[in-house]
Amino acid sequence: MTAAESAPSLESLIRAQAYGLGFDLVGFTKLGPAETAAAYDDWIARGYAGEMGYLERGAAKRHDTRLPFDGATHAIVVAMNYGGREPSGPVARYARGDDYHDLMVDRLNELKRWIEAHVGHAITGKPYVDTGPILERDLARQAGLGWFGKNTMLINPKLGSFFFLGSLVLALELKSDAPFTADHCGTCRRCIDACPTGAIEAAQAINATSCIAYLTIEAKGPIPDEFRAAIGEHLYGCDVCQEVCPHTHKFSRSLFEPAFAARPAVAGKDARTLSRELLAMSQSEFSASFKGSPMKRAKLRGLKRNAAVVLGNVGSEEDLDHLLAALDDPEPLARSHSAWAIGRIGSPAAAARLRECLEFEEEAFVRDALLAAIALLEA
Ligand code: B12
Ligand code: SF4
Ligand code: SF4
Repeated sequence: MTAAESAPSLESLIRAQAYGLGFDLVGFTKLGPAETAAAYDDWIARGYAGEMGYLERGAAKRHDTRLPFDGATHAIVVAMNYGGREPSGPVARYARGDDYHDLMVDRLNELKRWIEAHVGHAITGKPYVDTGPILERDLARQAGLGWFGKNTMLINPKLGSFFFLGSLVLALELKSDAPFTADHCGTCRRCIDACPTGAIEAAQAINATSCIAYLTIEAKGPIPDEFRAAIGEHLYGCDVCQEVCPHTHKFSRSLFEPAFAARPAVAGKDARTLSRELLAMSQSEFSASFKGSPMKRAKLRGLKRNAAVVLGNVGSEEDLDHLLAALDDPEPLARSHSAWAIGRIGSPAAAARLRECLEFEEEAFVRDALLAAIALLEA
């Protein structure tokens, strides 16, 4: 055997570096047409993307992974565990700590620098972590990281699905791993049956407009009435279709990355406590407590909206003072959803306060919410 034959391959060295940077899975694939491009187009055409207009605007580029970054030929696809063994709670596991986009992009850049130093020249390329028009699950399946569960999650047979995906696209020849071809869902349909809002309309297809993750994170306006009760205690995001999956039960790992550990603003708090705190929070308190958090995506007004819905679902008369105080919130979303919650748990005395608010409320949709709540309480 010659020295060249016994030397470790570039791929195995990259893999070792990536593990050293904290990634849990690593795969390689050639860029090209996305196999699920037609499923994606169909999903968009059905209106399943809701208000996420960027998904339609970037559709053409998502058809082929060579398009987002000119010149790139191969991708290193990584997955990073965010702690499927953590207890469930009002905030989805992925959002309890620091923002994964920044952390993973930094580490993928570090990996790129290491490769450049190793090969001895600069390489054209770019990291993506939900930061560009790439069908990341499609690319990850191509790189051998797992299969599309019926809940649409990319599931790995040794890690479950509580992980983020990221990719480093490069103008660099790399030996591809075999695509993942098995489907370990079989006849199971636990995720479909357990989804609180029936959002998994068919195997591997979620209607985002009824998914709690969309309703509590991406949707900017009022949450449609028909979904509010089903949201239950889910203040931000939802993990139900992963929690019920036998593969996450068996293979999820403990949280290893300290940056993803729950920050003090959410750690150990039950749905009512956290909802009360958010409802009373000022913008400056929010900015300080949630700096660098994925929860900033919903903005404070979105979180107040969600908090009111949660209290309307799981609160009691003890929460009324918090909801009544939120009727004076400068954000119409907070006022209207608090009125809804008061209508569910309030008393005739609370109805009198709602009537007072009607006298000066100018926003039509908040007035509608006040009237609906008064009607419920005075019925
Ligand atoms: C838009 C989006 C959402 C939307 C829509 C989700 C969805 N399922 O479409 C909403 C806001 C609801 C959402 C929620 C969540 N998301 Co999200 N999201 C995305 C985003 C930006 C695009 C996904 C997309 O293209 N959807 C369009 C549909 C068509 O694709 P898909 O659902 O992924 O379906 C795939 C397969 O099922 C298959 N497919 C679809 N139909 C069919 C039909 C057949 C017959 C076949 C064979 C295949 C097939 O094709 C698709 C892959 O190309 C990606 C990042 C990225 N750039 O890819 C993150 C991403 C998918 N999300 C992620 C996460 C973590 C979540 C949440 C867990 C967060 C939470 N706890 O609240 C939930 C999970 C909900 C769920 N079960 O999917 C991770 C998933 C990691 C993983 N292991 O899969 C990603 C990859 C972000 C990341 N970089 O880590 N998300
Ligand atoms: S994240 Fe929750 S609401 Fe969305 S599909 Fe899964 S179980 Fe249903
Ligand atoms: S719960 Fe069952 S059907 Fe759903 S993703 Fe897991 S194995 Fe597949």
